[in-house]
Amino acid sequence: ATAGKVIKCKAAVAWAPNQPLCIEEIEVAPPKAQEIRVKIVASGICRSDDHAINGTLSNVKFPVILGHEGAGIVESVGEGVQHFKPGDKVIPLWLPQCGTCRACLNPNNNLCKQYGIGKPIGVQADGTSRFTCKGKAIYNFAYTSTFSEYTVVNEIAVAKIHSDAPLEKVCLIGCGFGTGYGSALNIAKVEKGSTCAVFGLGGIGLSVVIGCKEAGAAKIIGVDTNSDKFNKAKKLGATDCINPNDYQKPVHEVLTEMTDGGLDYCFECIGNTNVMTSALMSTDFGSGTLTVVGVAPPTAKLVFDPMLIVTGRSVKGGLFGGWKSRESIPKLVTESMASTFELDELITHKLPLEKINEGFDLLRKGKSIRTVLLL
Ligand code: CND
Ligand code: ZN
Repeated sequence: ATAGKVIKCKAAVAWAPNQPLCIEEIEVAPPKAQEIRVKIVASGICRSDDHAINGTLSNVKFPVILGHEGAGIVESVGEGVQHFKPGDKVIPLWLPQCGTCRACLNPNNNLCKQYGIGKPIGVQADGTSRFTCKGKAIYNFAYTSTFSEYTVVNEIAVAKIHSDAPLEKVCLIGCGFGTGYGSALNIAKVEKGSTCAVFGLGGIGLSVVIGCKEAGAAKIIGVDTNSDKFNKAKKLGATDCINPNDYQKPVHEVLTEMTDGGLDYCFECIGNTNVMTSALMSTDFGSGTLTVVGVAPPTAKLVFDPMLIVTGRSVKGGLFGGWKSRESIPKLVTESMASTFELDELITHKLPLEKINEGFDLLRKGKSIRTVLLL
């Protein structure tokens, strides 16, 4: 009954950087050609949303509706959309998969050329927004804007998932879980029997831990300055946890001693360039790999002694765990339903959309892993 009409609904609007989000009534226009309007049912809060608020992510236009880790149900589809229909369960994708560009055709590249870099920011493919509030156009974030009861996404940025999928859990696959788990399996390609260290035990880092365990790592060391994160990390597969503040010597020396000369795989899941360097120094001299997952501020520079890599170490990174989004996310959802991995453990809080600022406070104070907003 709503197809083709403007929908009035609630959304959390960020009117300007560094301010609390405001719950507003907004208007969501019907989807245009190749677009899909989705009723969002659940959305996690990821540190990248906070980065968007505080300027660490620089390519964000305000006013904006944030949120990129959601799941929902198709409400209506625009002209020419073939593979989706109202009622389908979906995960909106902040990293699209058009399926035809050079990256999509390359098995080792998941950064679809339709991804934001160099494109107009915060709007649909035709350059306009589907959101308005108080007569003003509101930008989208990461093409997903899941902090809204309804959002409009391009069909190349939506994964159709299992019709029985529990949306309030599988939403995490849309960013945190998918990113961390894939960083271990697809980017680092952790091997059975290897040693791993994960720096930063938030939603991303803990999902890396789950991936390392899945890959059969012999040792998984969690590193965090907040020791409150250790219980959960151990529950999910960390064999040891260390707090750098508990030691006099630099953490790379501690880790090198713990692993007979350095780790096979280190992951930086914070976005701190000093930690990236010490994670690199913690890897094995001749063959260790650092995988950078955390997003650092726009002016940050990673500077290190090139001897660190001349000897054989590598530095890698990747977005969204290296997954080719549209084809991989439905498979991960189905796997999660067979309890291959414990998504539940990542969810520490559930809140209504109205309490979104409380959810951000929990994240900033280090009290939550993932807060899932129920819309
Ligand atoms: P969250 O804030 O939940 O976790 C970060 C963790 O790091 C916390 O447990 C902190 O206590 C810990 N920490 C902070 N400083 C230090 C330090 N100096 N040494 C050790 N531990 C520290 O964040 P999240 O897990 O949601 O996200 C982590 C990063 O990943 C963040 O930068 C986010 O923007 C980025 C990210 C990347 C991608 C991708 O595709 N590459 C996707 N989503 C998010
Ligand atoms: Zn994210």
